[in-house]
Amino acid sequence: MAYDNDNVFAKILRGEIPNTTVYEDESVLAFNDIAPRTPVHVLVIPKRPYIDMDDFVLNGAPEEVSNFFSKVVEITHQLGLREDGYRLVANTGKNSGQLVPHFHIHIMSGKPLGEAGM
Ligand code: DGP
Repeated sequence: MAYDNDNVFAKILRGEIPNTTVYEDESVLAFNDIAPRTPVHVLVIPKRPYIDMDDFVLNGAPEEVSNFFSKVVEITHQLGLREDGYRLVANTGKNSGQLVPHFHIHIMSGKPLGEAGM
C-alpha cells in the first residue's frame, strides 16, 4: 500500500489545514484531536510519511522509532498526565477502524477510562 499524500495529517503537516499544536520539533507533531473522546485527546505523529504503526516500526530507522516513543512519553509529562495516567491507542489496519492513513498515536486521559476500548 502506498502512502496517500492527500490524507488529512499530511495536509496538517503541510500547513494546509490548521491544528492546535501542543508539541512540535523537527521530527514529531502533537495536536488536539478534532473530535475529542476524552477531556485530553492528543494525536502524536511522525513528520515523515508512514501509513500506520506496522509501517513505522518495520520501515522507520531504529533511532527514529525509539525517539518517537520517547517523545510520546515526554508529551504525556508535558501535559501533566503522569500522575493520573493515560491511554495510548494506535489503530492499525482495517479491523481497527483507522481513519487517517498517516501513523498516529492517540493520547487519551483526563478522566477514568475504564477498560480498554474507545
Ligand atoms: P483513527 O481512527 O485512529 O485514524 O483516528 C483519526 C483521528 O483523527 C480521529 O480521532 C479524528 C482525528 N481527525 C480527523 N481529521 C482531523 C483534523 O482535520 N484535525 C484534527 N485535529 N484531528 C482530526
